[in-house]
Amino acid sequence: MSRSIRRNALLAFACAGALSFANPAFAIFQNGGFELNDYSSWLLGGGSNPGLTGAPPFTGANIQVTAGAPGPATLVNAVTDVRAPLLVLPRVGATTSKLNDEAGGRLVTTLRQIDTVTAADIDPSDGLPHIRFSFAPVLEDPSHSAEDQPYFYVSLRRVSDNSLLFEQFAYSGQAGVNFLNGQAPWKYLQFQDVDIVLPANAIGEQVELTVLAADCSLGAHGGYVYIDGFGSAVLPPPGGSNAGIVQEVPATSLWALLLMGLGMVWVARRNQQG
Ligand SMILES: [Ca+2]
Repeated sequence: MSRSIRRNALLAFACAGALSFANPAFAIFQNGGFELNDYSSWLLGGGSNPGLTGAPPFTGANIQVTAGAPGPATLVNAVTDVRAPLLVLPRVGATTSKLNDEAGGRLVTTLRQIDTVTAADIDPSDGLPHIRFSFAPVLEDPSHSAEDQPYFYVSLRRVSDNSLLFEQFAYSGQAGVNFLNGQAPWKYLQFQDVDIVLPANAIGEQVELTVLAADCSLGAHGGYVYIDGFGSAVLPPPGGSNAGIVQEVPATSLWALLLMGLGMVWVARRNQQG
């Protein structure tokens, strides 16, 4: 952990109290819930999936996207997904985004938006800015090698230094992720509600959100992700009989990294004193 990140962490703790009485309104991301029934304010992209580099456990650093025609992106309303029958759609409001689709073709679809964190994104409960959203991956599981499986990815970066604030990744059938079995051979998760707690010094900074859904790299199998509710407000609970079930998906948050770093500093100082 670099010196500057440690300094930022201490600043974050110091500033948290001072900002706790800021405006409780919620603001970040334009058309974050897709309620305009289009992708305005979002940047769609993608290309072709040549497979992940390296070996598990994978992160965003293992992702490759070859230039080419991007995968599809659509919007769904009140529909039933036969591949993921327990999902209740739409997730929030009247419209939910569906990135990529059930067809193969090695396609990758990406969705990005850059926006500025403001005091309006502070959650009064802890005085810190939050970014919240919900996602549900639906991935075919052809039992290829891990690097060739369909996958999804989401990340949040600070634009000023491109530092990673949060990322979450899983490939279809990944061990440790409690995928539900849909219409065989499809696997999926109930909507996962994400609550990213940003450091106080993120106020006034631009952040870039990226979501990615990829087909298998061999060509015949699809994968997509439903996403909704991007903003700083607490999301309403999902509908359906399985509402509230949360499956574990590996994630890395800035706070986890900072606390780990602070713990290491403390141990080092203790050793010096001992
Ligand atoms: Ca919505």
